[in-house]
Amino acid sequence: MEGRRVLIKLGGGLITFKDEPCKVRSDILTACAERISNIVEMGWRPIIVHGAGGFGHLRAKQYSLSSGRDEMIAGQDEAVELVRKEMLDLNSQVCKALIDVGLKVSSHPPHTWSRGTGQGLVGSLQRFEADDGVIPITYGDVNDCDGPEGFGILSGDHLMERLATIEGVSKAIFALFGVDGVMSTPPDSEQQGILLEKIDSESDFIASHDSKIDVTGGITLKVACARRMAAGGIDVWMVNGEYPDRIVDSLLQTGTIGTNVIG
Ligand code: IP8
Repeated sequence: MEGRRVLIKLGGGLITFKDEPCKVRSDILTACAERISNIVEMGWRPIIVHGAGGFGHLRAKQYSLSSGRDEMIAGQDEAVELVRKEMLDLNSQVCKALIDVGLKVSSHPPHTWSRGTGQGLVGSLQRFEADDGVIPITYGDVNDCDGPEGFGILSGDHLMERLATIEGVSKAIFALFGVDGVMSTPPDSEQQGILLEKIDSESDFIASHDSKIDVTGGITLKVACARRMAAGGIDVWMVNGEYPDRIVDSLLQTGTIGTNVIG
């Protein structure tokens, strides 16, 4: 099937209630699924990545899963299995939302096809390369790791970066919650920040990171991954997913409200 490939990350904070355990924002998820269906009608071939939000970060934080195995922390192995199970549950809800708008999807839980975390992720991307009209979906997960750490947290942002190496990927969109893109100052800052419409490797911004909840890197990690993707020739956008039209608009030549990350 002809068409251009686009990577879309549905942020965990967008599709779930980030500070409550295992609760999906169904209205936003449905609206995003409808726009993804529009994108397919426009001739794009999406690959979907989603984050964890309240399905992964809370328990991963509680059991320090991102630092790997720590013999001093009881219950880590059970927590790894539970987070994987909860992520499978979230993933099945994302798949269902896309099926409900008439799309065909395939699910690719990272712990079944890859190892490692961050830029050290190892795994064949062949499963994402098929041209059969089925939309592959993957997500941030707990992955097995080599070495004494045994396991670790793989962020969907690092998956986006890796998937950007697939032939034919020309665009990537990060759909965020509660913010229009990358701001000059964090949303909780006393200073009034402005939306940075374009950022490149030189642009300054002051990041905020909700380290009470978030076990991966928040906006700092997203921007770092996005900059490397842009340096590799991908047109990267960060948009507010609460306005799902902006996901579609960022694919149109006219652009949208959001941050365009350029290489
Ligand atoms: O929300 C984190 O993925 P992210 C994955 O994309 C887990 O950073 C299980 C916390």
